[in-house]
Amino acid sequence: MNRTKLKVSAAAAVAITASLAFAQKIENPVPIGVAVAQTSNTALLGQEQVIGAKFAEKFLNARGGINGTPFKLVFQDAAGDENSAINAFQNLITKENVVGIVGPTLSQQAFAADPIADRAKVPVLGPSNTAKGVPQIGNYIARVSAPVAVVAPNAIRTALRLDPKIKKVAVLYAQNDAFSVSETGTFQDTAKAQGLTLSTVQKFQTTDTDFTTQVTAVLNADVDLAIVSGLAADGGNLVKQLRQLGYKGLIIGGNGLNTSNMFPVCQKLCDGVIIAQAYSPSQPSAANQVFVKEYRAQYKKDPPQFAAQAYAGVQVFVEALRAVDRKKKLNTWSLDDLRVALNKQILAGKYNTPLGLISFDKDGEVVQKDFYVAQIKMKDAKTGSFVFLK
Ligand code: 1QQ
Repeated sequence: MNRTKLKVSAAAAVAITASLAFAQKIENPVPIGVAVAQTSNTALLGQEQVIGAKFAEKFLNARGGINGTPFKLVFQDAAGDENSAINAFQNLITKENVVGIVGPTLSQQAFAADPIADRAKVPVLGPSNTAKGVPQIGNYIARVSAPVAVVAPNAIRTALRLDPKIKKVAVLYAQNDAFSVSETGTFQDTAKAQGLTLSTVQKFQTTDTDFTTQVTAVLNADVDLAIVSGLAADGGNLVKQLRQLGYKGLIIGGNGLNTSNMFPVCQKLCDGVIIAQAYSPSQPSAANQVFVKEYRAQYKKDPPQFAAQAYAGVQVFVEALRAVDRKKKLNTWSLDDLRVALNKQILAGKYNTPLGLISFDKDGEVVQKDFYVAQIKMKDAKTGSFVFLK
């Protein structure tokens, strides 16, 4: 080994020792990680989360940030698979020194990536993870997205109100996606509890594009209601093929179909799909009305659920940081200690968000009051909207 190389490695060793000996400080602006899907089919859902999170960044920083200290969102693309989510989390935790993470988009990814944050004692707020068991992954894992068990039954109750003669039901779900498996469980239990007959249960993959087999089974079962638990691209194609092959009954879509980004997939044939909502633009809280007003001004439409939930995730972090900072100034904390204190504060607080007033139970499960149901109304092949049902 030559002398220069020796010198470099000695210097590196000093640097490493130094970084171990001196605790990492909090950066200014305070970095909050956002790891959602910016690419892949899951970006159909993640795009709205990016918009919601950025909106919160702008809005809350304009109102003083963290008691006068600004924060910045650090985005890492978590795409739609487990490995991308794991990489995004690792980067945010070890390279970007974030105080906490809003993400990932899918429950399927949360079960893979959240344990990494939990072991590193980095607080995570799931903005859209709705499968059973996500908050129970660990002490540092909470979510602002209400679980399928609470949200999904509302869609079946509304379908029965729209058509009290419904008797026979077909249920279809993506068997390679943890959320879809969890949601179909809730849909199937609710259907049975409502006295409906489960005439057929059909499985598919989120990567499927041809649903002829499943649709044929639905048609043969002669059902009055079809309930789809999948993600936006597969779900949209399934809805389209149900209609193209002649299914005439009502369709309920689960949370994975809860985006206008599905409209280009099923176009006019998206019309009439019923989807339960954990957010409504008409939520009367002052926090929501300001959010809706500013969102409409910027985007010329109502905010969708995934944007409102991502906004709420960022807001919870910011308000909890304000509370911690009031007890002891943020710049006097080490990063490790702040992450621990922040997690405690998140679970202790109450937050007036666009979702209404929310808090968390001891597991980190969101406590939220109001839920809604909307129905897709297509104007033409490209444009449509979610019409909220009373
Ligand atoms: C989950 C979900 C997704 C469909 C939301 C984007 O609810 O994976 O839990």
